[in-house]
Amino acid sequence: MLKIDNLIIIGPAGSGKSTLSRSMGDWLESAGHRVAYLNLDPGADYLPYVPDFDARELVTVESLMKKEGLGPNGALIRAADVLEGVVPEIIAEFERRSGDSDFRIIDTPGQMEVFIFRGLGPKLASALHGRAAALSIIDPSLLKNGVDLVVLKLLGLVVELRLGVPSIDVMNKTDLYGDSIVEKMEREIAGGAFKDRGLSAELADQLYPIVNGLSKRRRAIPVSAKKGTGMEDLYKAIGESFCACGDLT
Ligand SMILES: Nc1nc2c(ncn2[C@@H]2O[C@H](COP(=O)(O)OP(=O)(O)OP(=O)(O)O)[C@@H](O)[C@H]2O)c(=O)[nH]1
Ligand SMILES: [Mg+2]
Repeated sequence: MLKIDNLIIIGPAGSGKSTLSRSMGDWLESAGHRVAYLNLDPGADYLPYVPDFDARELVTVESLMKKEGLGPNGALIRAADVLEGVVPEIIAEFERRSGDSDFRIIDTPGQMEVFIFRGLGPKLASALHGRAAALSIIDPSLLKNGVDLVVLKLLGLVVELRLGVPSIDVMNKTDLYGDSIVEKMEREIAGGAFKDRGLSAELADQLYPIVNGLSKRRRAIPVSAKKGTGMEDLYKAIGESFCACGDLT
């Protein structure tokens, strides 16, 4: 039977989901894989890849705003609920159009909470055929101190809890922020950066050993989706998340 690997790209608004979809897809194709793309963002204006199936064929945020007089957030929620109602049909049509692909890249809505916390993400993840992993993007522009690092690592765990698939933390935009921003935060934490910063620091202090213990297998992979760097490391991490031997073949 043909092996299919689904990669669900998740991250906060503007973190680089669509750009990473393209650069990971390009890398996989250059390594000889057949790649198909599913766009699940009904609010996307522009996509840097050509989707095999596009949620905007069914519903768009813009049309719902006009038709139902909703604001952008309300319309995105409505659109996600519409998509949730037809998950099996979306998967069937996507698979029909991308029959012989061995990697399927799934780009998700700009507002990640709509995908993660409502039904669309969990329903989609459980209905996919083949193996699936989430690539959870950490946007370094949101990372100002050690508490933020704990928050963003927790988000990766939340993705895993909600979708029921392994999640790989991906540190994007390293062309702007460098490869070592996480190490810098970790050094700060080790040096007592949580101390004397009130309630959130106290909580982060208690949570850090947990997220850090779990993060042995959750080392954030540094990439630049824009430049296409780090894709080979990401590919290896995907393999490791699927099987302990780290082999994708
Ligand atoms: N410098 C730099 N810019 C990046 C990188 N990845 C994405 N961007 C830029 O960040 C902006 C947002 O990228 P997208 O790929 O649209 O991000 P997204 O998460 O899909 O955005 P939404 O779907 O709107 O939430 C674009 O201007 C990208 O060019 C990167 O690795 N480096
Ligand atoms: Mg996008």
